[in-house]
Order: sequence, then C-alpha cells, then structure tokens
Amino acid sequence: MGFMAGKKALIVGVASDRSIASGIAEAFAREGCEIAFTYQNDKLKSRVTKLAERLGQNTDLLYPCDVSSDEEIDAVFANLGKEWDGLDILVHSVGFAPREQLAGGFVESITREGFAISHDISAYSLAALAKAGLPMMQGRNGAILTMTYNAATQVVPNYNVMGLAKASLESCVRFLAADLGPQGIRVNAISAGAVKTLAAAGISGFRKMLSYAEKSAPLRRTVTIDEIGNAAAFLCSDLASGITGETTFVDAGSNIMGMVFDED
Ligand code: NAD
Ligand code: 0WE
Repeated sequence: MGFMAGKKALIVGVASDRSIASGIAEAFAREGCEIAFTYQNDKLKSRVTKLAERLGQNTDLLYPCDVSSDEEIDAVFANLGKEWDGLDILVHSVGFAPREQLAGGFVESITREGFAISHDISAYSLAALAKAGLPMMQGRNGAILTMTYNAATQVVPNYNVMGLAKASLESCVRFLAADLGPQGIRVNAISAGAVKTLAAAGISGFRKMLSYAEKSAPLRRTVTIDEIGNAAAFLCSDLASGITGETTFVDAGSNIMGMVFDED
C-alpha cells in the first residue's frame, strides 16, 4: 500500500506530460492517492484527460479553472464538493508573466501591467485557491504545496518580474502556514531547478541554463519531474507531518553554490 493511500488531492497546473504537475500526479497516483485535476482552458482539456486516464483516475473529476477568475475557482470546489466529502491535498503548479516580461533588462522590461498579471496569476492564485478550498480541507490533516524558483531570492537574468512574484509566493506560503496551521493544514513550497517544460519553451537562453546546471550543480545534472514528484508526494503525505511553511529545494544542489569554476 502506498504512503498516500486514502488521500484525495486536487492538482492545478497540468498542461502537458512534461509539466511539473504531471510528475507530481504520477508520484501521487503511485502512492495510492486519488486525484482530481483542473485545466486552464479547453485547449488543454484533452491533455489532462489523457493523463488522468493513464494514471487510472476518475475522468469525471476534471474542472476548468483559469486562476484569474474567482467564479471559476469557486465553481471548482462547488463541483468537487458534490463528488468528494473533503479534500486532503491542494497542489498549485501555476506561473505566468506576459512573455515580453521575461526578456531583456529588469528596468527595461517591467511594466505596471506585467507586474500586476504576474503577481495575480503566480502568487495571489495560491491564496485564492487556499481560501476557496479551505472549507473542504478542514478537519483532516490537509497539505498545500506550490512550486517556486530560486530567482525569488537570487537574481537570475531575464526572470525579471517573475522573481518578484516568486518572492511574494514564498511569503504567501509562510503566511498561509501560520494562519492554517491551527486547523492542521500544512503549507509548503518546492523550489525546483530548471526543467524543460512548456513554461520554459521559447525562453531565450534556456538551453544554456540547463547546460550551466549540468556543469555547476553538485550532482552535475538537472532534475527530473519524477524527482520533483517524489519530493511533492513526501511533503503532502503524513510522512512530512512536522513540516510547514518551508521552501524545499529540489535542484540537484544548485542553490548552495556561491561560486563556480569552469572545469575545462
Ligand atoms: P507548465 O507550462 O507545464 O505549467 C504551467 C501551468 O500554469 C500550466 O498548466 C498552465 O496551464 C498554468 N497556467 C498559466 N496561467 C494560468 C491561468 N491563468 N490559470 C490557470 N492555470 C494557468 O510549466 P512548469 O514548468 O511545469 O510550471 C509549473 C510551476 O513550476 C510554475 O509555478 C513554475 O514557475 C514552476 N517552476 C518551473 C521550473 C522550470 O524550470 N520549468 C522551475 C522552478 C519552478
Ligand atoms: O517559472 C518558470 C517559468 C515561468 C514562466 C514562463 C513563461 C513562458 C511563456 C512564466 N510566464 C511565461 N510566460 C510565457 O508567455 N521557470 C522557473 C522556468 C524559467 O523561466 C525563465 C527562466 C527559468 C528557469 C525565464 C527567464 C530566465 C530563466
């Protein structure tokens, strides 16, 4: 029996088989967790359906949810509440800034609108989902997990306003953890190393970033979505019952390096 047997999870953020959320779903399913999913829009519905089928999950538990809409967020839990008597786990694996925010200098690229959108979709949405999901999560050792990136605290070229949004997201994890802890709900983040997903496609210089990680990370490689999924399964399971408000790195050790020398 898996270490998540009997748990019920909602996963937000699957867009393809390469999504970090797909790696998380894979590990959750393997450990015996039941999973419901949301999808951002109709274009992505069939991909999420295929993943749910492959993982042997109930394909009735798939709900549209653009996290910029309070109505869609409310509808997810109204509908899920008709199927499940409660929810143990909420996974938030969503990040977005308008593409032009992620290229060029920080000052040059940032706009009021780019700031507002990136913070709304990438940071506020965690609080919004936690708020709407709270009634279903009460009284059952719940766990909430989000995905962040080291550029929240260390400057990474071109990540720009997303770095600010991730800093806000990590702070949100701590405020949620403090607020929901008394109700038995734990809130954590995984800070993942760079992985080639849709959100990384078309980012200029992304290949260079992956090869830099292969040269500089203590493990001399990048991480896989399976490795992130395994850490996520641990953090959302009762094995992590003493851990809340934390940001756990799953990055092959990259974040510990203060300086890196060229090996050749
Ligand atoms: P991905 O493109 O597969 O996933 C991003 C998800 O965000 C998609 O499912 C997309 O539908 C969703 N999304 C975007 N805007 C949305 C909206 N308005 N409403 C609902 N959903 C919306 O890419 P990923 O790399 O798996 O990203 C998942 C998370 O992991 C993000 O928070 C990202 O910042 C974080 N992360 C990624 C990396 C990396 O290198 N890929 C590293 C560290 C952290
Ligand atoms: O969080 C991310 C990706 C976030 C992201 C990606 C996109 C691409 C498509 C947010 N918004 C958008 N908007 C789009 O239109 N990562 C951690 C991956 C990533 O993205 C970078 C990175 C890394 C690493 C962007 C610049 C520099 C490094």
